[in-house]
Amino acid sequence: MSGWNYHVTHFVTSAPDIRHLPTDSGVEVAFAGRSNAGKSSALNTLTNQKSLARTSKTPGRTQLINLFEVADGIRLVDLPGYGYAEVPEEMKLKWQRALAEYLQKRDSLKGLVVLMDIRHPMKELDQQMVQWAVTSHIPVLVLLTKADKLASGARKKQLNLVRELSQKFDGDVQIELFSSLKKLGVDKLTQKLDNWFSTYSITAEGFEES
Ligand SMILES: Nc1nc2c(ncn2[C@@H]2O[C@H](COP(=O)(O)OP(=O)(O)OP(=O)(O)O)[C@@H](O)[C@H]2O)c(=O)[nH]1
Ligand SMILES: [Mg+2]
Repeated sequence: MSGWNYHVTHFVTSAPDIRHLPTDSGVEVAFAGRSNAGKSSALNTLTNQKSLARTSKTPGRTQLINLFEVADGIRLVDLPGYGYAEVPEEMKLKWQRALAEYLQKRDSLKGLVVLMDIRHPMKELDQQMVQWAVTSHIPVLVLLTKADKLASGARKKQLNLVRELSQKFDGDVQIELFSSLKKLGVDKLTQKLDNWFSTYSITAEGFEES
C-alpha cells in the first residue's frame, strides 16, 4: 500500500511520558525540533487542518508527547520542543527526559522529521538530534521551515549549505525547504512519510516489515 490520506488524521492522546502512550505497535513518525521551529504548524499544514496540533506563542508550554493517527497503526507524533532558554531548569530536565526516553525506547518510531528555522539551522541540539537518529539507524527528513522568510536566492543558498554540512552525518538524512505559510515542501514531506509508512504492510497478524 502506498499513499496515505493525511487529511483524515485525528488526535489520539497527549502523554507526559512513554508509559502513558498507547501500545508500542504499528509505525510512528515523530516531528522534533527547537521550540518555535514550526513543528505543530507543519503538522497542521500536512493534514490540512487549522488546529489539529496546537501552535503556541508561549514556547515551553507544551511538554507533552502529542499523538495523532492517520490510519490504523499509522501515527504522527508532535514532540515537545527543545532548546528554549527561558524555561525553569527542573521543567526542562523533566521534558528532556521524556523526549530522550521516547526516542530511545519507542520501537514503533521508524522515521524522524527534524524541523529547523531556515534562518538558524543546525544548532548544537539539532545536530545532536540528527546524529542520534543516524546512530540509531532511524532515517531523517530535515525541514528548513519558514522558508517564506527568505528571498529565493538566499533560500537556495541556505539549503545547499545545510545539505553540504549534513554529509558529515553519513546517514539517511534528506534536507528540504518548507513553509507552512506558502505550503512549500508539503509534497516532499508527504512522499517521505508515504515511503516510511509503506516499508511496513498490514497483515492479519499485525504489522510486518516488507
Ligand atoms: N512565516 C512563517 N511563520 C511560521 C511558519 N510556520 C510556523 N510559523 C510561526 O512560528 C511560530 C511557532 O510555530 P509552532 O508551529 O507553534 O512551532 P512549534 O515548533 O510547534 O513550537 P513548540 O510547540 O513551542 O515547540 C508560530 O507563531 C507560527 O505562526 C511558516 O512557515 N512561516
Ligand atoms: Mg508545537
